[in-house]
Amino acid sequence: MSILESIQSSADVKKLRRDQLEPLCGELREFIIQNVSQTGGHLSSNLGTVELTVALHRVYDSSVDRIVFDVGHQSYSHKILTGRRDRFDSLRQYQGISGFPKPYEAQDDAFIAGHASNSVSVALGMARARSLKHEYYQVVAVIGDGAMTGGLAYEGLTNAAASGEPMVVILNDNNMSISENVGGTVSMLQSLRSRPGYINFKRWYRNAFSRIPALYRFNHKVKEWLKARLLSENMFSEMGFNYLGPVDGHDLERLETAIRYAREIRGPVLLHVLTKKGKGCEYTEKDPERYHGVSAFDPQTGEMPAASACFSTVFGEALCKLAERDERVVAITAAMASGTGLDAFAAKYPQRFFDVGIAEGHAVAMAGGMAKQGLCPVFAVYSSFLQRGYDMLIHDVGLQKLHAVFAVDRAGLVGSDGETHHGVFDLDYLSAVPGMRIWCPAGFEELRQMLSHAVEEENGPVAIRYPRGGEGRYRDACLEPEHVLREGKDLTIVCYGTMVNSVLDAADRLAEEEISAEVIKLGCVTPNSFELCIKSMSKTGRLLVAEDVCSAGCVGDCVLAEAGLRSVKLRKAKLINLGDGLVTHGSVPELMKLCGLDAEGLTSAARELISGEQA
Ligand SMILES: Cc1ncc(C[n+]2csc(CCOP(=O)(O)OP(=O)(O)O)c2C)c(N)n1
Repeated sequence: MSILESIQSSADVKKLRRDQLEPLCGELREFIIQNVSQTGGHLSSNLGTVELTVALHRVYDSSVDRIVFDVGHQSYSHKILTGRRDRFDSLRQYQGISGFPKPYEAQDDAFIAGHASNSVSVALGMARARSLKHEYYQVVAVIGDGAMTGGLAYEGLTNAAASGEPMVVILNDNNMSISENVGGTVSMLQSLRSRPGYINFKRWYRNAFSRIPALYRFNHKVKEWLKARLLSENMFSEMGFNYLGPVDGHDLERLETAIRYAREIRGPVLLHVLTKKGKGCEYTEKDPERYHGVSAFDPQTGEMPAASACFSTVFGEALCKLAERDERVVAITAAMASGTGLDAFAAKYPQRFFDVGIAEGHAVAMAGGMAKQGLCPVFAVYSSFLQRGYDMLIHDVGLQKLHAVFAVDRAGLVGSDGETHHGVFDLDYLSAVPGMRIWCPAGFEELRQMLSHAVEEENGPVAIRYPRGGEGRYRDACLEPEHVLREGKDLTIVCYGTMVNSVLDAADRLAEEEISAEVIKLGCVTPNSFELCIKSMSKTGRLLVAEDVCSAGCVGDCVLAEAGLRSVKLRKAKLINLGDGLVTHGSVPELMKLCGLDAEGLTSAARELISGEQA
């Protein structure tokens, strides 16, 4: 039996002899590589945190203590050590283990995660709950230097430092976000140096002199004066943290000692740990960015199948072309240059490309400033991460109706990343922004045309929402707010974006059953007067709206409201969408089926609308 096979919990990790720990880390790495090579997932970040996770389980008991992983993409070792090894081959698959911490999966997962920079706030909340309820457990936040570029992390840090609550923030510093980390945090972290003896001395000194108050006060003044001149303070200690480190994050013994020490300090501690992203595997160490998030690959060589064309790369190429003829165009990313297809733009126009770190709210406000002063900012961002910028969308862009373009990638269901990453709330929050127009391309050529239109012809806030992955059977391009894709007489089906593909498949199936569906595709969902929808509904008397967004703020509601206002007599209507928007992980086709949005689901929904009436 391998060492790994003997472990089901933190308690088992504690039972291991010291000489078993390094082999355990080797087994964990091998296990992660083998599994992720089959299922896909986050590789480099997990290989970099193996020792850190083992050390955490040596010191804490995750079934009682609360270990809050920031983003949670680095929590694989934690999951494997806490009873999920046997099922780990189902990682990110439908009904399998999630790629992020999930309390419903195990008590050991302290909190749901997926979006960056909130771990310190969450951990502080838990520490405060512990104090108020007079309970006893430890609280730890594990946050990367990339996540530290997000403003939310600082809100948490300043509050945690001032709170005096005993809690440990472990800064996992690998000098990388997904790609190279950016901004002032990088140089600040680089300048930090180890001061191992200082904290120990401080404790001894307090104990020794506190019994003689006058001497203590005098010495304290001298010490503060000396400290101010001799010791390089850093932002964390200035805030009020007990700063420890940096500690080598691959030296198990030192790491365990440091974490044990941090746990004993009765106040907020920041333990700075240095790790190497992709550690322990040749190809991931060489190119940690490439292996940050992967689909299946060859575990021996690291080779991956060539990527097929997708909306993100089409967007990136189209934006480069626009920038060639329009000097106002600048591009913004929040630490997602390659994911959003902006890497080509970054290489071609480095002066006009801005990576702001994991700071979506800042990116939106900065876009507002740029737009006010005559640039045309294009912020390419994943739909679910743009949620972070909601107030800035309204306050810094919408209120002045500024011309900023939002390329909203990963709209709709994204698949194996699951509920934290599905882009299903954007229609709701974007349509509330004053002046916002929302375009929904259904194919690559339509994306190109809508992007040029947004940049060159619009003059207020514009969003273009498109999904992860590639185009389907619809490959035309139409810039109309709505158009009739297919004429029919029995029912009206309204859709937009790539949803059109399964709607057309459903219309084909219905035709075989002699049900004739009129398909209306919306190009721009907000604003839209729905003239053609009204006309069609007046003819067919039946409405089906298919959308891969949550029900709040869905287009179906708007179409129905318009029909009501215009007294259209509808016999039956059905809105198929994602309800509260909480959809689990799995492949996109599986999830579409689950939600009734695949061709089969739409066909039977249409059948139900017709049934009992036709005869
Ligand atoms: C709000 C938000 N924006 C963007 C992302 C996408 N994202 C996931 S991991 C990551 C990099 C995190 O870097 P770091 O915290 O240093 O962790 P590492 O992967 O280096 O271990 C980013 C940008 C996210 N999860 N949340």
